[in-house]
This record gives sequence, C-alpha cells and structure tokens, in this order.
Amino acid sequence: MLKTAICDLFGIEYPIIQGGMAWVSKAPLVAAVSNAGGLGIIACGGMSSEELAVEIEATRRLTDKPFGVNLLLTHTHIDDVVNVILNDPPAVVTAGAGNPGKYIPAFKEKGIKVMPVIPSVALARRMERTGADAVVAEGTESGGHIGELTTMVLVPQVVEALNIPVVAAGGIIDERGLVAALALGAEGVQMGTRFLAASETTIHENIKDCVVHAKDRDTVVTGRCTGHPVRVMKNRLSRELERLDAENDPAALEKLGTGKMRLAMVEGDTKWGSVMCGQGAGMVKQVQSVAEIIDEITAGASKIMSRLGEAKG
Ligand code: TUI
Repeated sequence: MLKTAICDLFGIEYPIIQGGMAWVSKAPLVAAVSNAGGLGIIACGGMSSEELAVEIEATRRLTDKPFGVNLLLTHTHIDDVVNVILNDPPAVVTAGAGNPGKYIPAFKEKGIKVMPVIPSVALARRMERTGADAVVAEGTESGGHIGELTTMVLVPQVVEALNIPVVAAGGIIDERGLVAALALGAEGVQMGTRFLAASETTIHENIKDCVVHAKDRDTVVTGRCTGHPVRVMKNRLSRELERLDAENDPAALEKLGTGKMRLAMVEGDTKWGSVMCGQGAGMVKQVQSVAEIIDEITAGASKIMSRLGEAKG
C-alpha cells in the first residue's frame, strides 16, 4: 500500500528516508533505518574523507540493504569526499547546502542514484536537467541550513515542475506527515528530527532529551545575514547569534558558530551548542528504536489512508 516510485528507484520497502545530519547520521542509525525497510543516509558533515570511508565500511558490516551518503557541498575537502564515495559507491547520494551538478555525471557512471536536496523550484529544475534521479524538496520547517518556502507550498510546485520523483522534507514527523506528503504529490518523505531521538543515534543523551521535551515554538532561524540561515533549538547560543544577526555582523556570527554543532551533539552542551533540529521537534514525544518509529509510521499511514478512502463516498 505504501510502495511508491522511490521504493522501486532505491530498492527499499518503505518511502521513508533518514535525513543526512552532520555529527548524527552514522553507521548504527543508518544501518538501522535501512534494515527497517527505509533508506539510511550517512552524513559527511563533521567528518574527514578518511572518517567517511570508515563509516561506509562500518555501515556495510551492519546491513546488506541499500543506504546513501549525504554530500555536504560546503565541506572543506569536498573533492576527497567525492573520491571516497566513488571508490566505495553507496546506492544513493543526496546533496545539500549547494549545487552538486558538476559531480552528478561521475556518480551516475558508478551506478549511484543521485537525489539533491533543494529549497526552490528553480534549483529543482536545474537538478533534473543535470541528471538527478529524484529530488528532496525541503521546506523551511527543517532543522539546519534551510530555504524560505514551507513544505506545504514547495512540494506541490516542485512536483508540478518535474518529471522525476520528489521526496518531501521539513516538518514531517509521523504518519500524518507521510500521508500529507503523498497527498501533495511526493513519492516519499525524508525525516531528520524524528531520527535525532532514535535509540540507535549515537549523539549525547542531552540532545535527545531536548528534542523530546521541545514545544512548538522552541526553534529559531539564525544566521540570515550570512546568507546561510540555520534553524536551531533556542538557547544561549541562538540568542547570541540572533543579536549578531540584528547587528548584521556575518564574520562574528560565523566565528561564534564554528564548532558548535560538535559541542552540542558530542559534548551534550544544550546551552552553548548548536542543536540543529526542525520545527517538528514539538511532535517527538519519546526516544524509540528505528524499527518502532518506522513500524508506527507505516502502520499509522495505512490506517489514515483507509479512513480517508472510506470517507470519500
Ligand atoms: O543542507 C541541508 N541542511 C544542513 S547542511 C548543514 S551544515 C551547514 N553548512 C553550511 C552552512 C550552514 C550549515 C546543516 N544543515 N539541507 C539541504 C539544503 N540544501 N537546504 C538548503 C539547501 C540548498 C541551498 C542552496 C541547496 C542548494 C543551494 O544552492 C545554491 C546554489 O544555487 O548554488
């Protein structure tokens, strides 16, 4: 009932993709998602190319199912990262925070499916023309580096503009979000924030706690003056970043932000760390295993779709 074009394209059971999150998306989480029938994605953000090679190997030891790697286009050693990917090709490459166009032919030559994450119709069109197999249309509800449009308006416009499958991201936490995304014309969902609080995620427990206790208005967008707006959980750091934004001081903002994601995810500093997470954190109620999360969402989505089907008469 939940099989879509994206399942056929990637060889997965359910149209649920785990977002590539720097410092978060590592082998145990990635393999758990792929083993549960979704698509796990390793994030290269926060890793050296050598560490990425180790993480790909570790993931292969934990699953024989397809998984992906997220290419962060702002990575300081992007060409080394691309070479690691080409030397040990995953099933899928997603790409964020920039245009991966120049790398797409090399990935495709290795049989890798390419799915850039895009925040606008114009960029989605460009990605289709450059040979992308699918795109993730990511709304501004997402955590981390974001665009301006909401998922609700971005997804249908991207679906209308493209002929390749579209995956929806941003604010999708549960079965209601999955069914809504399918209703908007998406072939699947990418979720980050829900998986932040998965038991297999190897981040500091303080961060999972923070996500589980978040309320609807607990995130804020900082860094607009740098041209790279980033959604984070409100804390002492975000207030200081907001102040620098208001003073229009991108250099001070970049300096203060450096190393803060590691401080959050590894050290568990929820006051001065950058706790990147989406607006949907308010809907995450507990730490659960990946299998529980995926079972709950897929069973719940089927129920909602039956209910909607019955209601149509
Ligand atoms: O990439 C993300 N989310 C992220 S990346 C990240 S680490 C970071 N890197 C740089 C600055 C700030 C944080 C934390 N979260 N999501 C996918 C995404 N991609 N959102 C927006 C974009 C995007 C933006 C501009 C994609 C393409 C793009 O192209 C501009 C152009 O035309 O080159």
